[in-house]
Amino acid sequence: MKEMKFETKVIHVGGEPDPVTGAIMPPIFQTSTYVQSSPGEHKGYEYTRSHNPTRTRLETLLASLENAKHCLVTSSGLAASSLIMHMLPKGSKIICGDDVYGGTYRLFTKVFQDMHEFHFVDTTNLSTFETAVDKIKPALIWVETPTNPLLKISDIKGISAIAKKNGAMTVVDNTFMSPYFQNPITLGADIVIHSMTKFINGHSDVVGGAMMFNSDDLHKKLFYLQNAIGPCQSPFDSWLVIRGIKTLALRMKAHQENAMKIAKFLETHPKVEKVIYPGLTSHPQHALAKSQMSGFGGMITFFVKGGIEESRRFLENVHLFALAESLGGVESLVDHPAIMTHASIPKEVREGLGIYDNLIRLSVGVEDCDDLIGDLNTAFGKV
Ligand code: P1T
Repeated sequence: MKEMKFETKVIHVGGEPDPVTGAIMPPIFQTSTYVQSSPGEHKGYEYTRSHNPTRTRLETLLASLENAKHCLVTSSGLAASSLIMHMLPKGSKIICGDDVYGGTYRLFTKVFQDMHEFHFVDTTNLSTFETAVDKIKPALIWVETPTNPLLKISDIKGISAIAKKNGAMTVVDNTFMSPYFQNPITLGADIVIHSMTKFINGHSDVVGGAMMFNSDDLHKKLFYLQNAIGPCQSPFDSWLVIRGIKTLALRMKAHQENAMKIAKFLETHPKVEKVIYPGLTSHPQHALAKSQMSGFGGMITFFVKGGIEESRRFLENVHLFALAESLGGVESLVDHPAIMTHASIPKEVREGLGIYDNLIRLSVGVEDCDDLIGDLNTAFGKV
């Protein structure tokens, strides 16, 4: 059969009707175990920590969306990151982009810090990055692009090529773009990870993670660890993601359309100091964004004029934008990274990167854009 387009894949790959009943929606195999006909003789499923048919359907679909051979679905995004850390030999050197989700920073600096050696480097500049690779000789490169929360963009093709030349593996956290707008494996990365909690599921009712890759060896090692350690996803949550992902293409287009309008609105607002959105020509890496992403996504970061007081007034006076951690759902959310999602990063490190108290992050939902702009305008009126 001809290779399907993205919009068709999200609905059909792994979505064959149930062979027993013809049910068009996949059954939820809400089971912990499977009957064997004789010891060791089974139909490929022994225990749900290892495999589950509902999860298998989701993994088949997600691998296909990232143009990868394999996918493993985990209980959270951080569970996927942890499995990759467990896979590396003790004492491995890791270069991590300097701006990452606060939980990723905490995982590396407070949980795995005695197991591996982490170096936080600005990966947006290829020549600085190459110098760091030469000096550190890392086993693994970890990049988020665009980053959370500063929306900095790293050149996936350039980084993967430098990594490969130096025998290092590249992991890209593709959570902010989803597989709809960016496919890091196609650009040369070895592993893509996602917090499925965000755009992939899209309805703020599941916590989950996924990692995709081509290598059979990586699959063998990571599957072994997932089964041995245990952070698998429940059949029901996998089923919810199978349901949510059907509209991923529609949602991403709507997120982006709204985000572009809101970014332009913010850029001209007198109470706004600066707006960061990869789709704006004012974004320092707009050209790179255009070349490696097929869209700019639904995340915007901006600096309100003033400090913590002005931020608080704004955040207490939005109504459609809900003040909450997380992102990527159909409903709009607003976050204060310094106090909320990135509080685990020490203040001096945070401020060194530019995450100040007047930084506000928007996850633009798919509501009517005039309503959203009206909501922001009202809140600015109270600042
Ligand atoms: O929350 P979890 O599913 O474990 O995913 C962690 C994670 C990984 N990578 C990125 C880029 C993320 O943004 C996250 C989670 N982020 C938030 C909860 C947040 O509000 O930024």
